[in-house]
Amino acid sequence: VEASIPEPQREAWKRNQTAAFKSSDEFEKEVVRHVETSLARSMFNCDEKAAYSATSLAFRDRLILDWNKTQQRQTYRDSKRVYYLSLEFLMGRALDNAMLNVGMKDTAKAGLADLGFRIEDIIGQEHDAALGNGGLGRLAACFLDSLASLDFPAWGYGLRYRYGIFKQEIIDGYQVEVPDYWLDFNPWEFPRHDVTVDVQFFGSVKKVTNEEGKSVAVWEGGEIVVAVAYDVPIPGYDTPTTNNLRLWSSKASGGEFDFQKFNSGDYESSVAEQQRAETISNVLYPNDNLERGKELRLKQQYFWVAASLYDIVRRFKKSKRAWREFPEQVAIQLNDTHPTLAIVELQRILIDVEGLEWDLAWEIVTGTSQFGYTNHTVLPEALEKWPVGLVQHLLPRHLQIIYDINLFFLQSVEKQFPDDRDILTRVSIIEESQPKMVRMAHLAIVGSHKVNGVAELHSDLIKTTIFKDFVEIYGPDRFTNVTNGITPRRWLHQANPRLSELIASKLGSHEFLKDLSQLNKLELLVQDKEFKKEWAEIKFANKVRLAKYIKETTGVNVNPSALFDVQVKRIHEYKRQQLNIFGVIHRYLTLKAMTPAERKKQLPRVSIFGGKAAPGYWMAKQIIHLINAVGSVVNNDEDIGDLLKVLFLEDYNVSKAEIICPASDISEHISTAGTEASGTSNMKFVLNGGLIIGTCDGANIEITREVGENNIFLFGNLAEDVEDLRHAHTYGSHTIDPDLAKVFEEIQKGTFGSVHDFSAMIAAVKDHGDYYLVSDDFHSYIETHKLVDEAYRDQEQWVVKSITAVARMGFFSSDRCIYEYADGIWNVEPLPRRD
Ligand code: Z15
Repeated sequence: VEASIPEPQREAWKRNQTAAFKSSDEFEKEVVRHVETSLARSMFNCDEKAAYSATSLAFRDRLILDWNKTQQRQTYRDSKRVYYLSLEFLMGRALDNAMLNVGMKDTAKAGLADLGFRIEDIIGQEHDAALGNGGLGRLAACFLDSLASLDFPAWGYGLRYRYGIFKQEIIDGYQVEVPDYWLDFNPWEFPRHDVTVDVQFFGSVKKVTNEEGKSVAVWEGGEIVVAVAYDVPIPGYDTPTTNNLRLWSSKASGGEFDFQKFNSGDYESSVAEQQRAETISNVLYPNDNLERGKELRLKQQYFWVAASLYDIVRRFKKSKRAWREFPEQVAIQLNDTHPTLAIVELQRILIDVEGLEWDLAWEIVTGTSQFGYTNHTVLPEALEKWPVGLVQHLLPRHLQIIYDINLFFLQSVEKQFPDDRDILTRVSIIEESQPKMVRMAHLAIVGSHKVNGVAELHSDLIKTTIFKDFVEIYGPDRFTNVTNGITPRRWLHQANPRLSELIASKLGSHEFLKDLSQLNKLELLVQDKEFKKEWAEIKFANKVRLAKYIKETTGVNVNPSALFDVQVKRIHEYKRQQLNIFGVIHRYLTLKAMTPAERKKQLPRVSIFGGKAAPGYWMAKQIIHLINAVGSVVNNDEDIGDLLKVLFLEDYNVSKAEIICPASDISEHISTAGTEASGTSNMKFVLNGGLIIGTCDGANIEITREVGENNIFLFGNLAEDVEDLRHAHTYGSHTIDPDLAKVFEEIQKGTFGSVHDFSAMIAAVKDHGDYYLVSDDFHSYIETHKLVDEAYRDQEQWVVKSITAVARMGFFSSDRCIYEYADGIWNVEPLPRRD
C-alpha cells in the first residue's frame, strides 16, 4: 500500500508542519502541554518527577523532528550505512545530554525556573539507562554520540532488557544485588509495534529438491518468537543529525496455535509460552569479562542478531540493488564476539532464502568493509565458546553452516600449510574437546575482513598470542588497531561544565568539543597565574560537590583539601582493587606507627572505591567486603582523623561517574600488565584534570606517550615479563614482599574483623601462585604513591601537570576513533545536511 501523500494534498502538510520550540516561552508551553495532556496532571500536582517527564517529552518531540529528517535524508541519498551491533549500550541519562547536544540547556533552565523548578533537580530525576556492564557497553554509547555528532549514517542495534545491570546495595559491608527495573516510565523510547521480526528457534533441517532440481535446506518446526523494535533517538552535538538506536524486545507470537490452545482450555500453557518468549529480553547478563555459556544467553544473541539482520536486509532490498552491492551499502561492526552469529545468519539468508550459490554468498559475507570484528580482551575466561550440542539443538541449520564454513576454511589452510598438521587443530572453529565447542572468536575472524584491538599494546598482543596463527594465514593486514576514546561532550562538557566553560573562554569557542586536538592551545597558558587559579578552583569546587555527595550517602565527612584518590570500575582480580586496598592498609599502618608530631606532617588522603562485582564472582565480593571493613576501622580511628578516609561508594554507574571523574586528583588504573585491553575511565579522569597512577597496560601506554612521562605515575612489571614471573611463582621459590607480608599479618590478626572471609584473598597471593602479580608490584606501587604525595605538596606544579595533561588529551576523543573506523574499516562517509 502506497502511504505517501499525493502532491496536491502536500501543501496542507507543509502548512501544518510541527515546529520545534526555539525560546524559553515556547519551551514552557510545551512542558505545560505535556503536564496537562500526556501526564494528565496540573500545576497542583506537578512534582519534580512530572516536571522531568514533561521536560523530556518536550525534548523528545524536538529530537523526533530532527530524527525524521535525518532518516529521510539517509533514505533519499541511499549512501552506505554503518550498523553497530552491541549486546550492551551503557547510555546513562539522556535529558542533560539531549539539552546540551541540541544547544538548548540554557533555554530549558530559564523555562524551568519560570515554572518553579531548578534544572539540576529535574535532571537528577532520571533513571540511568544501564543496559551494559562496564567499558564495553560505555564504549558503544560514546561511539553512538560520535557517529551522530560527525553526521555518519549509522544505526545501533541492541536488546531492550527489561532489567539493566543490577542496582548494588552495600549491607554490612557486603554487596547485595537489587533488580533494576527501569522501564516504568521511559520517555526516550518509541515503541514500533509495526516493526517486528519473527525469529525461529529449535526445529530441524530437511534437504529437499526444489523446482530447479537443486538440493536445498529447509529449516522447519521449532518455535517462533517475535522481536518488536523500540527506537531511541541519538542526537548529535551541534548538528541536526539524529541517529537511531534500535533495541529489540521479545514477545510470544500470538498466532493461531496459541488461539487453539486458549480455546481448548489450555490457558496456562499458552501463558507459559508467552512468558518463555518474554524471558529472552528480560535481563542483561551481569558479567564483565566473563562468559558463562548459558543457553538463554545464546538465545539472546541469536534473537538480536536475526532481528537486526532481517531489518538491515529489508532496508537494503528497498533500494532494489543487486546482492553484490551489499558490502558497498552496509558495514556491520561486531562489538566483541557476541554478535558473531550475524556472519552465519547472513550466509543462511543468502543461500537458503535468497537462493544464492555458496561461493557467491560467502564472497558477499566476507566482502571488503562488510563485517568488522572488535576484540576487547585476551582473558581466556572471557572468550566465548558454545557447546556444539547446544548450537545443534537451538540453531540446527546454523550449525551445519558453521561446519561448512569450517570445512572450506580448513581446506584452504591445509593447502597453505601442507606440512603443518597442528595448525588445523589450533585454528579450527570447532574445538575437539569433550564436549566439542564452537570458538566464536575464530568464526568472527574467518568471517570478517578486519579485526581490531582497542589499544596498541592490546592489538599487538592479540597478533602475537591468541590470534597468532591467523596472522600467518591471512597476513598482518586483516589485523589492526583502533585505540579507544571517549566522547568529550558527556565526559567534559556535561560532567564538568565549569571546566568546559573556562576552556571555551580561553580558546574563544566551544569548537574544541568537536575537535578535541584544539585543547593543545591550553599549553600556552600553563604559566598564566589567573588561569591556573581558576583551574584549581574548579577542581576544588568539584571535590566539594563530591564531598557533599559522600556525606549524604555514607555519612562520612571528608576534607575537600585532601588528595582524592579514586578507583572506580568493575571489581575484578585483574584490575587489582586488592592491590589498592592492601596499599591503603600499608598507609594506615605507617601512619599508626608515627608519633603525633610526625603525623602532623603527612598529607591527608581520601581513598575512594566504587564498582560492581558480578553476582557469582565470590572473590570480587570479598574484595568489596575488605574495602568496607578497612573503611569502618580507619574512618573511626581518632589517631588518624582526616589523614586517611576510605570509602566505598554504592552502585557506581554512568551518572555517578559524572560526579566522581571531575573530582579526582589521582585515579588508579593498576591492572596486571597485559590484562586490561584499553581502559577508558583513565581517559575520563585525565580529561577532567586528574592525574593517574597506572601500570604499563592498555591505553595507559598511549596516554603516557601523549601527556609525557612527567605527567603520569607509572609503576610495576611489564607485560613482556608477566609470563616468566608467573612461571617462577609456581616452579621457583615464591617470596612475598615484606611490606605486603605485614599487611597480611594485620588482616590475620583480625584488625578488620572477619579473618575467615579475607583468608582466600591472602591465599591467592601467598599459596596459589599470585597470578595477578600483586606481590611483585607491591613495592613499586607503594614507592610510586610516595612520589604522588610529594608531587601533590607542590600545588603550583601539580596544576601545571594537570593543565598540560588535559592540553594533550585530544587524541582520546571517540570522534578520532570513529574517523579511524570509517576510513580503515567501514569505508563510509559522513552525510551532513546540505542547507
Ligand atoms: C568489557 O567491558 C571489556 C572487555 C570485554 O571482553 C568484556 Cl566481555 C567486557 C572492556 C575491557 O575490559 C576494557 O579494557 C576496554 O576498555 C573496554 O572493554 C572497551 O574496549
